[in-house]
Amino acid sequence: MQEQLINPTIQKFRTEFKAEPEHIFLSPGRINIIGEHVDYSDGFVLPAAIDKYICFAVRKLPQSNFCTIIAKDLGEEYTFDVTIEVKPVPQMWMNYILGVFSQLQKSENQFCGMEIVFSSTIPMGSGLSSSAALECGFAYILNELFNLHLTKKEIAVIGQKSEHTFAGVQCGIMDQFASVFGKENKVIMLDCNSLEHQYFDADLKGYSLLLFDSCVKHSHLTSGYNERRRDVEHGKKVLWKNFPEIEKFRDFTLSMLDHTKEEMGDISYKRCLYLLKEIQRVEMAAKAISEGNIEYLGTLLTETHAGLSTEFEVSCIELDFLVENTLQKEGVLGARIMGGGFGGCSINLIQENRAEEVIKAISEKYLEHFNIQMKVYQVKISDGIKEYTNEYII
Ligand code: GAF
Repeated sequence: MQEQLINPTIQKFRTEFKAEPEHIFLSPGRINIIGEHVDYSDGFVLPAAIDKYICFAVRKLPQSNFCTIIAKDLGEEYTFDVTIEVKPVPQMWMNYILGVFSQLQKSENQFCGMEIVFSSTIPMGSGLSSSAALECGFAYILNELFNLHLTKKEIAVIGQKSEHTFAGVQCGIMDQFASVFGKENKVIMLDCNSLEHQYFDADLKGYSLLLFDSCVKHSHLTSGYNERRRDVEHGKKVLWKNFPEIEKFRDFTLSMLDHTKEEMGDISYKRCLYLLKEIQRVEMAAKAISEGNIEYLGTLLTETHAGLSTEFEVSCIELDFLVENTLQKEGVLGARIMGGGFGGCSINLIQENRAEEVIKAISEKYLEHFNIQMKVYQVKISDGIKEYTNEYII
């Protein structure tokens, strides 16, 4: 990682600012084993931080009011005055950052200027949450540099709110939570209602989780993400109108849902049906992992894909193709589209010693069918955001 990510980020900092960075921070992307789109519906999710990161090289400028941020990979930079109220800007990447700053600017915090270069190994638009890593990474930096005394939960919530207010995506809390709370070799079981969470050993007994990147880029702002959320909110409204005694969405039963089908309409019915079943699947998946029943975990992943494809309708032909063909290979226990959908990666549970042949066969088939070279990521489950304190003499 040092050669690939940290050293080039430091080099860029030196070249641009003619100075040494004072801190290096690493903010990870995430995978999600199961529990898709349920984070904004009182569900449980099973994400984990991964060893793909945004690296920030940072220096404080006590005599200045200007913060300059260089997005190395995009070849862009942006400067703002920390004493003036920030507003959304046309550069989407900067909105994730400004959305964080605007929340902290409103309180009594005193900021000074900064110089920041960031660079990333999290592929953008692939469903691995590069935006959450950017938001939470910046909130974490401000917390450390200006002693804001934010808790980890507050950092995750600030990241999510930045997405809502400055990026225009009504996302749940899963991605930000995973980026902040990740732990090496542990999967997080998060209750998105209470934010209570526990960690599970990610022991997959000779199987590994491989990501196949369809290279179909998605953007939650322009895809159907907010629309799905509206469908769900409509469904919830009808459910609560009919069953006001129910406290949490996850406590509605399928027969209650059926009872309201006509009033809620087909679309919201399908969305809520998927969600209620998915919430149950997550609980079953957590049990399967803890009991070492990896085969059943695979079955649940594949069921999730079917639900995301036909009920929640967030898959696409490329991802359906990848999942369908991967499942036909020996040694594959389960496969599904991962993240918000409309493109990005599939997550596949594959016997370790068969992985290579599966990758080869699927890449060839995908290339032949769509003329797209799929990418493969073999990720490790890693720690959440932290300062990189190893020596970095380069
Ligand atoms: C995106 C969102 F940002 C998450 O909050 C979550 O809803 C996910 O899609 C789907 O599970 O990554």
